[in-house]
Amino acid sequence: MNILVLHGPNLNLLGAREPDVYGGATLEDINEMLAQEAAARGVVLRTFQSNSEGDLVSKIHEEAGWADALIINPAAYTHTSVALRDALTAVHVPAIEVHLSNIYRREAFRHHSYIAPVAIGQIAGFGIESYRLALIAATRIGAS
Ligand code: DHK
Repeated sequence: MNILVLHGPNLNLLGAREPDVYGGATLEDINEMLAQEAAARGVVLRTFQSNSEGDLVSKIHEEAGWADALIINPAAYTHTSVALRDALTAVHVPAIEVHLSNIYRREAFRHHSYIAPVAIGQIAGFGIESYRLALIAATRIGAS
């Protein structure tokens, strides 16, 4: 199974960025944890981070033929991006939306996700564990 993990804007700053909200793990820590989890499950993983909406859209297009499932933390684009939502709809690759923080306990503008209606499901609020749970969920898509 091939899984593409997409990290949206400002997630390259994890570790230093609002650690009280996002935790102390860096993006490298998250990718390393995912790589270990993937290897243990025989899953092939690719990860990509961008601060640009267009680059994330293009990556979804490029990897649609390769990826069996997508894990995406759209970060701020969660709440703004019709383009990312349309890209996910266009490629028909099952997607899991991930957030480190519980977006529903935060500002009202974070309560709406453009991505959730086109995702299989959403995992939010468990810090780095959100990603681990998403990887497990991705490997189970189609199993139930
Ligand atoms: C990350 C961000 O950068 C925010 O813009 C989202 C998300 C929440 C997270 O919790 O991973 O609102």
